[in-house]
Amino acid sequence: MGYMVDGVYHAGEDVTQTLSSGEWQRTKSSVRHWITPGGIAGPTGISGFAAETGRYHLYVAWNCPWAHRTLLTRALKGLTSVLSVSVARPNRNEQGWIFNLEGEFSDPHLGISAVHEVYSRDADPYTGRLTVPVLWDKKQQRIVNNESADIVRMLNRAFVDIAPSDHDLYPAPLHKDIDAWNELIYRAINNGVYRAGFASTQEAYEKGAREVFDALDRIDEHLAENRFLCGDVFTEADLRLFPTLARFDVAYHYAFRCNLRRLSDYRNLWPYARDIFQMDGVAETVRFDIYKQGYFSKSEKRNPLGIIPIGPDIDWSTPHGRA
Ligand SMILES: N[C@@H](CCC(=O)N[C@@H](CS)C(=O)NCC(=O)O)C(=O)O
Repeated sequence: MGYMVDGVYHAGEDVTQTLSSGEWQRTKSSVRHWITPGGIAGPTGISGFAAETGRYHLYVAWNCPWAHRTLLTRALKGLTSVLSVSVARPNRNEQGWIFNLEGEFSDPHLGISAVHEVYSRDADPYTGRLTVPVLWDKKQQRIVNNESADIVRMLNRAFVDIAPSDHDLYPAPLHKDIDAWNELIYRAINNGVYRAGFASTQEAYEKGAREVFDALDRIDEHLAENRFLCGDVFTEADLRLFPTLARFDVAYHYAFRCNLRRLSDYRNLWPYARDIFQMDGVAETVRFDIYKQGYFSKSEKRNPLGIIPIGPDIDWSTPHGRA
């Protein structure tokens, strides 16, 4: 899939992600600048990334759940005409995430053929994995940030003067609550499904998969009394849970062996997920067909024949009945 050392691209698999115990570990993102209203420095990185319409470009893939967070924020904060996007093809190859020359999976901005070319154009020589999402500054020709959690948080605030929104995803009185949910959701669910799906021993798989369902069961119970995770308002915590739920029955249930229960078996989580899906702009960020193409792509370890299942057939548009 490729990785980069000091700005030089190396094709092939970076093997640093599997521990000797067979557990799979996610590597940390490494470019952490922030777009801010006046261009002052954010919590990490340097200054100079002022919020401006049309200045920034987001590289994503429909099937990547981390990229999905950023697409959701862009949609819910009314930033679709402020922040442009290029979507890579759902199947990675030895070049990693790639683009077609034209059409849905092309890059109208830089006209590149692979995401690693964004990284090699960065003003600072990059070292690390070549992941999406990655946020690019057209003006300075450099990467702003490639950590989805940061991108979500900066998009919530950075463009308030340009695209006013009354939907604060991270309101101050809820910081503690949101942070606690985020911690659980990231560890046990967002990343938990990957620890189950990418485990290379029975023990590591069972540990990951059990943790996924323990957390989902706990959240299902909580949602019996609460419309959203932090009560009546939709927050960043819900936004970070949703990408995993959207992929659950079409991908993780089967491809990652997270099959103790389906999302659609849950009494509260399933209507909750539909409640979010039916919010303005959210359905446009969801591509079930592409999730299947991505998660069931040909892989020696996980799906050697590359056969994509025909189902499941699930209706996300049925009324959710939550208020
Ligand atoms: N910490 C990153 C992780 C992003 C990530 O792992 N993206 C995956 C796709 S779902 C990727 O691009 N992987 C390519 C690779 O690791 O080579 C974030 O949340 O933004």
